[in-house]
Amino acid sequence: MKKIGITCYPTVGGSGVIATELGKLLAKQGHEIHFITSSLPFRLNSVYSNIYFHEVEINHYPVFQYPPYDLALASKMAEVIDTQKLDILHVHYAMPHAICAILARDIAKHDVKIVTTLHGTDITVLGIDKSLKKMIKHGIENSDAVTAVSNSLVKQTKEMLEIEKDIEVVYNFVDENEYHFQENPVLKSQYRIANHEKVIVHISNFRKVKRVEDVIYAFKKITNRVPSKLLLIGDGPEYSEIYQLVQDLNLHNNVLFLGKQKNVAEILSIADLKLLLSEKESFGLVILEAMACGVPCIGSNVGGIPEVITNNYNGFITELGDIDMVANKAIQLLTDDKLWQQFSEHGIEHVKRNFNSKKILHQYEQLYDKTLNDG
Ligand code: GMT
Repeated sequence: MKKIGITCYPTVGGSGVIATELGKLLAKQGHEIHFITSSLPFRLNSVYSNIYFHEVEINHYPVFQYPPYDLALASKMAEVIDTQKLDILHVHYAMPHAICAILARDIAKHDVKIVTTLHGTDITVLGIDKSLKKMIKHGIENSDAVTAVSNSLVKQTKEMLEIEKDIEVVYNFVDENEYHFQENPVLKSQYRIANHEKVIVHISNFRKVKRVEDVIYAFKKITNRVPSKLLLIGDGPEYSEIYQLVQDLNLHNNVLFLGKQKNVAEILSIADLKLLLSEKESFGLVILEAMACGVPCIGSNVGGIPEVITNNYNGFITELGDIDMVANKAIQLLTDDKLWQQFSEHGIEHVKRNFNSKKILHQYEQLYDKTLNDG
């Protein structure tokens, strides 16, 4: 059994979910897990005797204009490597977590291997600030092993950073105990949705790249043909723009803003369709969560989305920004019960076969073994 440190952004977000769920799965296998994060990961909601939490505290010294979070993290990592004798430090994101881990490895006396998982945000950061290229490249090249959540992300990372290093694809997964169809006969009526109305869902952090406005425009076309309601789950920078758009399009009676929600599987279980029309998406964990609950998805032909949705089998892939295509496919699916049932069953099966937690856990454990054996 190994001692494994994990660093991620512990707040809401796919990478935080994956890092925390992986930690829990590894702990169940008997490994000793040490989360090194700025706050308790939000999915760490019960007591596990072999999961420890090391909080990174940032002091606001008057001499510094900015509190040095990354250095505080590196220092905490080095402390945990030495005191706990970590075998592996698994960090999520090259920037800044792999950089901090490399610094911590230099500082620590105990030998540790660094595994870095890329979730796409490093590439987004690079798109905004080219001056960080060498830093991100350094983080990846000096990790002992690197994984990415889709083939598309591997290709993009190698092209943009001009690196040769092996990057293994380890897909994201869902916690099957949480993400499955959960019968709740009253929830639909509690939201004042009529029985005959279809339910369409969008879940995101409302960043610009999620193109929530495309979801709204597509929904307008759908609801003109199929009586339906749109549930928007999540919150973020574009929230008020979207709220205004919904008012302007006179859709306020049909669009429900639910904000951040905890028991998403229960809401997904009343949904008939999930839309993710992002312009950047290295994987799209919310698609997997929806599929696991039997909800067919329509996603844009971007990044890792086509690796998660198999077009015309368990959902539809549409071209970025093609609102008509989204609406037509949605109407086709929502008005054909047989097709809907097939997609729903294919989706559940697809998640079980390709993205089940046992399979992905095994892939990570094998990678840890290989990294440690490579010396
Ligand atoms: O999408 C976001 O804004 C959040 C971000 C994160 O760090 O959680 O998501 C990224 O990682 C997820 C987990 O691997 C992926 O499912 C998302 O596709 C990816 N987001 C982007 O690539 C934009």
